[in-house]
Amino acid sequence: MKNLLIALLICIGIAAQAAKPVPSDPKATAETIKLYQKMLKLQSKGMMFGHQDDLPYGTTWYDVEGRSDVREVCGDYPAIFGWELGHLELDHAYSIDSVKFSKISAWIKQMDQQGAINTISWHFHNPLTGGTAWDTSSKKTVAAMLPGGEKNKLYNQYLDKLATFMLGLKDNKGNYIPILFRPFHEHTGSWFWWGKDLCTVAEYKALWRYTVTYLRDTKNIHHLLYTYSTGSISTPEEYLERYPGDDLIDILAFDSYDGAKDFTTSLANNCKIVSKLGAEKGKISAVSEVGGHIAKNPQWWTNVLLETLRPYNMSYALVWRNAYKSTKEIAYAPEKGAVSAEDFVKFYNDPKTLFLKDIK
Ligand code: BMA
Repeated sequence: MKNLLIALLICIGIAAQAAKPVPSDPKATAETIKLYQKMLKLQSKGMMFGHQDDLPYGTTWYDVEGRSDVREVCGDYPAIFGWELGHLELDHAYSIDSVKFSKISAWIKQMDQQGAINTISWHFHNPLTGGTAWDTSSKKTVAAMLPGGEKNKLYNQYLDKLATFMLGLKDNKGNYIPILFRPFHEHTGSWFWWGKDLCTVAEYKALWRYTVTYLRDTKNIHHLLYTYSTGSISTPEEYLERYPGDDLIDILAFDSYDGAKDFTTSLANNCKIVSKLGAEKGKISAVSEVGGHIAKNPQWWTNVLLETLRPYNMSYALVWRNAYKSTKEIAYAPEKGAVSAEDFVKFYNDPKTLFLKDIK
């Protein structure tokens, strides 16, 4: 009887283990599976805070060892670190945002060791025209990158460079560091060459499938969690129109910036749609980019962002970069002494938000 009971308990244990959600890549590394399950679990506890290029620069400083605007304001690092690989495809030493790729790798390793999570975006050049990610002059780019297309070989070369970078991301034990990889984002708009008016639904989906298959099966990369990230949308149908498939995607996300009058209503609606779809699919949901005019609205962190996101189980919300000496872009993260700094501390202290110390 006792043996039977033990056997039963073991079976239940195995079944529970098997029922745990896993990433889309059947060969995902143990660390990647662990991160995926950790993020799903954390999602019901709170919302992680992320910041793009937190360590490389702030609006007035550039590459100062140990500096982080977020930590200088609240005493803790973000839980999620965003990085950008634009210009890696051109063999440049520095990214589109003037950060050395070798330093990006080093920072990813450093923050991974401290328990943080890293996400990567890629505003890469238009392989057909040779223009930037914002070059929307041709509707033929995506088709040209696919097998049989005139730029397929060039795209493979871009992916080879990306693969080399990803395969260089190993921790001290020699294990690959899991990365949330977020290419072809904001495709529901038409400001990037992969945007809605620049390629068909089938071409966009094929680009995703080709890219994941190439990285996963040809390059044998199994430490990526693929993030599908639309712009702001209004309906689940709109969100899913170009969704490449459950077998390719791990994180359902969207980007949305505070600009329009109905921002909070639209942000809430996006969270509602994306978190519901995420829950149905057993996948992670996130706000992959967000930002507001924190200088004009010093209570933005609590009144706008926190209170709007509070009812939803979003894994994280990442604010964009504090561009160094920019005349065009505002700072999206808090800065020491800025008018929104005090409010950010309230945001930080709220039990809903999770920073590095909360997720270790
Ligand atoms: C955009 C802007 C650009 C930047 C790009 C890639 O939103 O911040 O200045 O080069 O992201 O990070």
